[in-house]
Amino acid sequence: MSRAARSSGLKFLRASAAAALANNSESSFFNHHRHRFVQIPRLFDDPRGRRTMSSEKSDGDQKLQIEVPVKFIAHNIDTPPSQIVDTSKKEIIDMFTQAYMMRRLEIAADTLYKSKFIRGFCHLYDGQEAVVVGMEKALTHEDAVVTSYRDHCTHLGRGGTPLEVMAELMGRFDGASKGMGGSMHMYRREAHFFGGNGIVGAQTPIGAGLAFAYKYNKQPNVAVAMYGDGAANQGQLFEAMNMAALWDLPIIYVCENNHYGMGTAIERSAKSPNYYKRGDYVPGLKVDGMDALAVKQAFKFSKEHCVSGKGPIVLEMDTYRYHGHSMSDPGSTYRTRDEITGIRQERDPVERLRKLINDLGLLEPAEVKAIEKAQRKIVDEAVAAAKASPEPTSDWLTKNMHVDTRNVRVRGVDAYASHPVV
Ligand SMILES: Cc1ncc(C[n+]2csc(CCOP(=O)(O)OP(=O)(O)O)c2C)c(N)n1
Ligand SMILES: [Mg+2]
Repeated sequence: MSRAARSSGLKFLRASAAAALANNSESSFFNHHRHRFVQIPRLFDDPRGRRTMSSEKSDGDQKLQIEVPVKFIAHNIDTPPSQIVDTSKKEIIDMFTQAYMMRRLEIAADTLYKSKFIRGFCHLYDGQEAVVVGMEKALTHEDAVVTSYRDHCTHLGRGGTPLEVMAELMGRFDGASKGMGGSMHMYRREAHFFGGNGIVGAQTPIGAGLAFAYKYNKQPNVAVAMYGDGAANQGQLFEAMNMAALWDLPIIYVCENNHYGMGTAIERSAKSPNYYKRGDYVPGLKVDGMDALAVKQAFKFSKEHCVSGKGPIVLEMDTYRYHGHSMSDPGSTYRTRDEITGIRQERDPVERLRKLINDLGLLEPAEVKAIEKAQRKIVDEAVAAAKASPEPTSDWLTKNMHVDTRNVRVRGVDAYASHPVV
């Protein structure tokens, strides 16, 4: 790198893993969970000095470019997104902070469930945090999101508070749905988050409807419908995708492939577990869903694709859930402990962000510890406030169940009007 470039603060940070690229194959999960996240030295320190990039932002943030190690695999896409992701010091720290908080919140939910503060259904998201964290770095809250029952962290990603999640889990009035929905029913209308859905796959046609509204209103936004690998076998997904493709709807279908639907491994439930190809005529991308930066890049690419009028796209997020399917599943009868431990050691999304911060020297270790402490405090306070929150009163039981249709005319007729019999 030239002296001039160096003096103007140009920095190119390249965190790459040639080994991971070599290991990557489209079918094998275990090939790339072995990958090592190798940092190649900062180029201004690198005697080869091949590339220059970027500069200090006016707000003092440090612009960075990071090469993500696992290759995007494309289906029906001529030019897949670049492996080199534009980011910044602030963004990486922010992603780590959010992912760490999500992890703590899910661990707290596990404890509260076991001590019976939380009852009923409860599906935890730990292991999958990078999907939501990376996604939100490429979207705005004007874009719509709809997901499955595994929705606690999606709510946080949409700007919801830990108290809204915790109180909802405990059936308290400060919850996202006033304590009347529970774990599967987070909802945040003001951030265009259309919820948690308990019926497997139900969110996929809802997503098409949301995308239809954007297209109809000529709004330059995108709808995101997230579903699991199990849900990927649902008929309604194909019906919705067909319509979305016919009408070029701006929708990103996100298959969160955590490799199991309840206790069934993908190889046993899907003839083709290449979910990014399952849209057939719909373009698709396979993404390392444990790498928040890769996720952000894929969403940025997809949003541009959809908003430019090219229609839907499928993103397969290769990810993993650490907990069982729900709290009634210990999660250890259909997979080995070694498998879970291996993923934690090699691919954990929170640890990868921490490692990035450490390797690039973005923060001192004590500063990272301070972030963790602050996030733990936020979660602890949310738990205490949720416990102190009242249960909804009985007059809320029927609220939001029925719309008062008096004086609403359907096809010119008021359903409540009496008509003479002729
Ligand atoms: C229509 C329907 N069928 C079955 C169920 C029961 N069920 C709940 S979750 C689930 C597995 C879904 O797995 P996946 O789509 O991979 O999502 P994950 O739980 O892994 O996030 C099943 C069969 C349901 N809720 N709805
Ligand atoms: Mg699954």
